[in-house]
Amino acid sequence: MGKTHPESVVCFPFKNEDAKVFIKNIKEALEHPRVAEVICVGYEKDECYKAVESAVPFLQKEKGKRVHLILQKKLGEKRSGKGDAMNTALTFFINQTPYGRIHFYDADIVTFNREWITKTEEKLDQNFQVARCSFPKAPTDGMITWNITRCGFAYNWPETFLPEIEQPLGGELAFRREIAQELIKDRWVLKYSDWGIDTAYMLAFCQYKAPIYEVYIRNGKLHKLYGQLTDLYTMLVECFTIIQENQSVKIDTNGILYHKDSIDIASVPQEIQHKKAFDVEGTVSLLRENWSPQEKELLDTFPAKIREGMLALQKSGTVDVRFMDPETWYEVYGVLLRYFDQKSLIWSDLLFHLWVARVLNHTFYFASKGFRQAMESLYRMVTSFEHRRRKGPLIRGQIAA
Ligand code: GDX
Ligand code: MN
Repeated sequence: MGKTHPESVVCFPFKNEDAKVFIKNIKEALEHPRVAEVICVGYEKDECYKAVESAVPFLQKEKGKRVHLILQKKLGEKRSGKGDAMNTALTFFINQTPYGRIHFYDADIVTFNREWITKTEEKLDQNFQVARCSFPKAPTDGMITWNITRCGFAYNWPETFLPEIEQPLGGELAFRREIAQELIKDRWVLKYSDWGIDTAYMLAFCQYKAPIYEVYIRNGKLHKLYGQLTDLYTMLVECFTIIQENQSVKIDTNGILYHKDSIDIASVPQEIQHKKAFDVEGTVSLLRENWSPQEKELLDTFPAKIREGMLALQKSGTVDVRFMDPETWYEVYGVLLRYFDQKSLIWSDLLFHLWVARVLNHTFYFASKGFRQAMESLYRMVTSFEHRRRKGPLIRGQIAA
C-alpha cells in the first residue's frame, strides 16, 4: 500500500450483537493505519449499545481515534432495518467527516481482521471505486444469496455481470466518497431501509457505472449462527421483493470494469467445508407446518409438478423434496416474479415454504455429496437461469414467427 495516512472511515451497523465480539472488531478497525474514525450505527439503545457506549472512551483514548456511536434514522419507506443504518452512516460520513472512503462490516463477525480492510483499500488505490469482500462459505450457507439474489440477477439481467457477483448480499464492502455522495442523493436507494439495501447498492453501483472489484478473503466469515430457517423469513421476503419490484429496470454493464479474485475450492478450510449452516431437522418440520387454506389455493398459480410436490409435503410421512431441483426452481422463480404480492402475508408464507423446499433439496441431494458438488450445483443453477433467460425471448420470437 502506497499511502499510509488515515483516510477511511469504518462503519458497523449493529442490532443487539455480542458486545465482546463487536468491541474486538471496533479495535481491529481502529488499529488499521488507513482508518481515521469508526462509526457504529445502532438500531436502538439495547444491551449491546450500552456496552459499546461505556467502552468508547477507553477505545478512543487507547487508539487515539474517534469512535462515533449513533442511532439509525428513519430514512426509507420500507421496514426500518439495516438499510436505514447504512444510509444513516453514509449521511454522517458525508456531512460530518472529510475522509475519502467508507467501509462497512457486520458487527458479529468472529473472523474479522485488518486484512479485510487492507485488501479492499488496495483495490480502491487502483482504478476501482467499489471493493466488495467475498468468502468461502459452508455448503448450505448463503441460501438467500444463491436462490434469491443470484438467481434473480440472472433472471432479470442475464446480459450483465450481476449474476457473477459472488456475494451481492455480503455486508462487507468499501467505496469512495463520490459513490457515497451519489447514494445519499438517490431517493430510490434511500427507500430501501430494510434487507433490500445490499441489492439496492449493487444495482445503484451499476447505474453509476462504478468499477467494482471483489476480493476473496480466504479465512472466511464466521458469524452468529442461524437456528431454524425461520430466522431468515424477513430477510428472504425483503431480498425477493426488491428483485421483483425492479424486474423491468434496464441495466447495462457494458464497459464497466468488474474483476474478482479467482476462487480455489481446494483451499477452503475444512471447518467451513463441513460446517452446518442451519438446523436441518428443525427445518424439515417447517415444510409441513403453517399452511392456511388460502396459501394452498395460491399453489394453483404454479405448474402441476410444483403444486403437487408442495401439497404432498403437507401430508404426514417422509418429506420428499426431490422435485425442487434447480431446474424446477427456475419455473417457481418465474411464477413468483409475476404473481408474488408483497402486501400479502399468504404470499410471503408461500415464498418461504417454496424456498425451504429448495434449500432442503440442495441440502439432501447436492450438499450431502460434498463441498465441491454443492458449489458446482449452485454455480450451475445461476448459469442455467442466465442461459434460459437469454434464450427465452429468442424461442418465443421464433414461435411467433
Ligand atoms: N443498525 C442496525 N439496524 N443494524 C442491523 C439491523 C438493523 O435493523 N439488522 C441487522 N443489523 C446488523 C447486525 O447487527 C449485523 O452487524 C449486520 O447488520 C448483519 O446482520 P446479521 O443479523 O448478522 O445478518 P446475517 O444474517 O449474518 O446476514 C449478513 O450476511 C449475509 C451473508 O453474507 O450471507 C448480512 O450482511 C446479509 O446482508 C448477508 O446476506
Ligand atoms: Mn451475521
